[in-house]
Amino acid sequence: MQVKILPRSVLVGHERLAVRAQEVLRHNDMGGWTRAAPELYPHQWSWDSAFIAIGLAHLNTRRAARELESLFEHQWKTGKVPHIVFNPEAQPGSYFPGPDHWACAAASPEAPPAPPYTSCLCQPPVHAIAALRIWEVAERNGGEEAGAARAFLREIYPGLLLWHRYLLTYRDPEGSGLITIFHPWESGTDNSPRWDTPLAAVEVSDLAPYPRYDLQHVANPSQRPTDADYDRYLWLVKLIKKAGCNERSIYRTHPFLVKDVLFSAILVAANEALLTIAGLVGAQAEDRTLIADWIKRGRRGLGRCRNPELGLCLDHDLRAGRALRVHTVAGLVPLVAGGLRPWHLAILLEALRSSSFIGYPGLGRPLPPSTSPNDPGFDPRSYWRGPLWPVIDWLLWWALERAGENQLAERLRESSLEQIAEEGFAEYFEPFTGEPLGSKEQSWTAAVALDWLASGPRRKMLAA
Ligand code: 9WN
Repeated sequence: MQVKILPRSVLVGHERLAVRAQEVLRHNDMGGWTRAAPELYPHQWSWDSAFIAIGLAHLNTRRAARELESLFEHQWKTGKVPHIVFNPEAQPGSYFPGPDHWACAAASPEAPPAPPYTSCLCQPPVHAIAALRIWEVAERNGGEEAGAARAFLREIYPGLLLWHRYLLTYRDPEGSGLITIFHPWESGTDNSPRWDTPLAAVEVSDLAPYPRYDLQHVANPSQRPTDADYDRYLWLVKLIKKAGCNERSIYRTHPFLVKDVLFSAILVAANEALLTIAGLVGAQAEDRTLIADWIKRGRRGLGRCRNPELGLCLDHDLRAGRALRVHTVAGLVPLVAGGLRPWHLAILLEALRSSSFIGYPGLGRPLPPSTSPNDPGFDPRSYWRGPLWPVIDWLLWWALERAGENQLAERLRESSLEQIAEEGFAEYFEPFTGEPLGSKEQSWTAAVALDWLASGPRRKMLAA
């Protein structure tokens, strides 16, 4: 049966890859949560945990659920889910800025009890998508697993609703459907050229010297953000701390306020997942109306960010009052938000296939570089300025499947798996050579590989 669909050598390769992915997750497992990576990132990161839960869903329903529950135990009173929950057992000097630097957050009346300390930023809300995926996989498996997944959805639903409500109020006081970020770290795509212009306008003064521990964990400093980037990152943190981590004060005074289209599109998709969860847990009708309204608001907001000339969706700098005209994979995100008219879907697919992304000559594989090689900010080895990121490919693959674009989705899935099988579970990859870059043994790379391995035509055929 299996041999009919894929050659035996490929199946054996896939089985081996699944075993290796599980080993990475097991090695990074800290009990109820998972380190983003063993050396570079020894703490729990918010959107990493969501992707990790998606991978764990295929191994153990309860452990997958625990990954999200443990993160949500540190949710702020406002509903914010912190971008990092610090591991009290991490080696001193392993990550900067660490818990001491963020201890200020514990002084906020909205912060959860500490230790463990959290940062006071947040990251893209993949969590409801992950929670629903845990349930979907468990339902397929049936039996006790399905019961455990339903109980988990009932438990996590109020936290998810509060989290989305936080984003659509504190981070969207304008009611635009688009989420404002206060720091490039909140976007999850830290040094993307998307942030070059708004960051250049941030004036840094009197910053105390600080260590770059991150550089110890990569083969070459050019793979990480520059010192000039880091000065601005830390300066923004200082300003956020000075504002008492209070959103209203930050909104009044902060020099970096950007409507992030990738974050906002993920929120639309997460709201769709939340609406399904609301139905499954029997939430009240008002919740469902509210969530449905958030979805409409988000799609309308993203529609207004469309740049017809580029065929992409652009971030908006609130301080400067203008769109940020850069050519990155974030511009394709209405695909992730879904609900597209056929003409809009066609434009986005054309952009994805074009010589700006997967059709660029000389790419190692038909996968979209995080920044288009046609953009002046492109750098094939520097973090979010060009390398391929498996989690971004996962989001696009997932969106394409939902849009019924199965052939292109399958191409992304197969190419990503091939790359990981050949080069390992790296944080990101050089788009022309496929060279693994950044951290090794990155948890979310292993997690999305597991989900892809369980989601291909082989699984579908076996299920049939
Ligand atoms: C800052 C953990 C995180 C990811 C981000 C990625 C990187 C941190 C860093 O690592 O960011 O949050 O120190 O560079 O950009 O997306 O969540 O994997």
